[in-house]
Amino acid sequence: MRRNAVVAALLAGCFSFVLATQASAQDKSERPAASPTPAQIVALDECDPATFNAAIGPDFCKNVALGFSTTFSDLFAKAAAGTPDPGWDFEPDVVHVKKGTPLLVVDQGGEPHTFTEVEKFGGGFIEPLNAGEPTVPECAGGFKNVAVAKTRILQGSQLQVTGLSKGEHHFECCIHPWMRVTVEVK
Ligand SMILES: [Cu+2]
Repeated sequence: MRRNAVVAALLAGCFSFVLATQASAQDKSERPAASPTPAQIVALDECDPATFNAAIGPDFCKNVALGFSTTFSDLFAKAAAGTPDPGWDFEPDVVHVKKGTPLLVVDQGGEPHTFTEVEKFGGGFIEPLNAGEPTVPECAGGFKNVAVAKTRILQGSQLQVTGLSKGEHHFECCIHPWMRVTVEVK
């Protein structure tokens, strides 16, 4: 009898602990967002390490190529033909966020990219990759331009963008200018 009472008390204790834990977990999810969860954007590419590193330098491309990679010369040939390689891509292409939500851009490709806000989409700073489109002013100067260098994302790293105003924003890669994202801030 007494033992049952002890067991019941222990069980009741556990139960209320579980309830309390659940309540605090719920609190967290319903609390007004002091620091909202960032909206994730991924940068992808399929650079071929052998040809990219031969052309640019060792360790430039660190892609885990599983038979789907694009050679350095093919990337330029496809861009020049106006059919840029779809393996070089930001995902998703369109992002809807509430004002105050940061963007978190992660480079899961094999080489560096930039995530640069532009007034209007257009060419980047490597003219042969632009398919005839002029370089947009925000990309001009390449990495010699500090404003561009600050938007660089190295392979395996991430960049956070905060403080976006309400309205439509355009971001592109200043190296591979067909990598584009439209962000709608409400
Ligand atoms: Cu890029």
